[in-house]
Amino acid sequence: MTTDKRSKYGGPSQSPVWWIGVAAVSLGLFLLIVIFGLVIHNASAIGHHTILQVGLATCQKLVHNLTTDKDALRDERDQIKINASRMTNEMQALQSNYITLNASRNALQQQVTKLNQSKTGTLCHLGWKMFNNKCYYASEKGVTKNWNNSRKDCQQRRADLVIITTKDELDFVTKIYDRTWIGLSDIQREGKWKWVDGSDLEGNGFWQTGEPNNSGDENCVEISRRNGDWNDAQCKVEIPWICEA
Ligand code: MMA
Ligand code: CA
Repeated sequence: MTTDKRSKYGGPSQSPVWWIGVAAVSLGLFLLIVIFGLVIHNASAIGHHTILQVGLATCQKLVHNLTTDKDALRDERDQIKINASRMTNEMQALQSNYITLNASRNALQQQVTKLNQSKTGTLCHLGWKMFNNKCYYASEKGVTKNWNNSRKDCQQRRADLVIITTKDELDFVTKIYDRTWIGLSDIQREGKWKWVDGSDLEGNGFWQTGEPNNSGDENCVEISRRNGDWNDAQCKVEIPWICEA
């Protein structure tokens, strides 16, 4: 008796063993694919996890750094506030100092003005006379000098021969001496009357009638015995003199 598997199961297309084999292989393949997929998926998940961990660590570090920076900035801000308040106080103190100093400066300025006034008002050297805040020295009685030596004497006294600019001043001088040298001459140029400080004679002056006449080369000016007005006289004449400082 022969056994025909084909006939028993009705040929290859109808064999359950073959189908089971195919199914088993397919299942195996399917499982392989699934496992492979899971492995891949896991691997990529692990990869993602690592990236996320790194990212998290970076973020944590960033947060830490930012927190540190924020703290540092807060400290700096607090310090600036303290400084600003201290500077405001200092500025107020300086302003108040300035006001005080300004006041004392003004007070000192007033004192200086007063001292200057009292100096010109009272302080002429001993033996000198004061008139309108200026000091005058009259040569000793009985002593006479020519114009040049009179002037030298005045200069040694840190003064010069008197310059007369007003009738008041002329009257003051003539009350001291009715004859005296004054600081006017035309020594440099005939007819050009100059005061000892280099200034020109302004206006008409206080000449006696008929003077200046340059009678016999007269280049120096005296207050004359005649009427207290001016006369040009020879510079070599020796008479008293008056200095002005
Ligand atoms: C004097 C002398 C002159 C003056 C005349 C005026 C004689 O000379 O003082 O300077 O001009 O008198 O008469
Ligand atoms: Ca004269």
